[in-house]
Amino acid sequence: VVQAGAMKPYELYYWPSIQGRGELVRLALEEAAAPYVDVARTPRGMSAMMKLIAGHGSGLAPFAPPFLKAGALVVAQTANILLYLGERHGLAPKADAGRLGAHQLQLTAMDFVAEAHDVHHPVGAGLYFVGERIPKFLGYFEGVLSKNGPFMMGPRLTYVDLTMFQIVAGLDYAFPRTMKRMNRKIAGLRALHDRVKARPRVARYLASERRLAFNEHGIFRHYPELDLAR
Ligand SMILES: N[C@@H](CCC(=O)N[C@@H](CS)C(=O)NCC(=O)O)C(=O)O
Repeated sequence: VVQAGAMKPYELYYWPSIQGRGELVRLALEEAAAPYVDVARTPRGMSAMMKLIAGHGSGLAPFAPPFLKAGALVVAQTANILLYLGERHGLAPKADAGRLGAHQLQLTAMDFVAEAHDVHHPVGAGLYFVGERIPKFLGYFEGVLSKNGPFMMGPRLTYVDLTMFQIVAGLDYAFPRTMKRMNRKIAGLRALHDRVKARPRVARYLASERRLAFNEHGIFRHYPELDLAR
């Protein structure tokens, strides 16, 4: 546990006028009596936040607030921030089973928060996903890859690359016209997808009966009417 008086204040970055997901981090910081600055609520704080999101030069710039700066470290994703703070401030069990158990509950709580958020945006969700969210997320991942390459986390394959393969493959299946249009903007992800697909173990798996075909019951479903027009 870090002594409150002895440390440089954390910097919390979150939208200044809502509780939102940032509140889950504020609650942990407050309970830990950890000194912190709520940066976006200070003068010029918003532009500092937007600069970190734009992430010039960083292969791990946050996709979205909240994120926490602790010295040189920038940690994003609410559950990830809490994993970090929990460990440092005695707000989580120490042994693997409990530590990962708390993280598991937190990730589930974050899924639930996302669903609560979706209640406000039920109209035109398909169009919004194709027109705004696919370009924003893939653009973000493409940026990470171009900075960190050849793999998402640098020189070696990690599970993140396997997930990127599946996301590109799934989007190709579900939104072929959108993905065709995105092709030039995601050249790096496309190449990563192809390299992962060609890895001997992955290729063998994909060719086997162990690999289920995409279908209309999974995450990625092909509904042509939700895809961009031809
Ligand atoms: N899974 C992320 C979600 C982050 C997120 O969606 N943040 C919102 C505010 S609560 C945001 O600003 N999103 C911008 C965007 O998704 O484009 C987390 O738990 O931190």
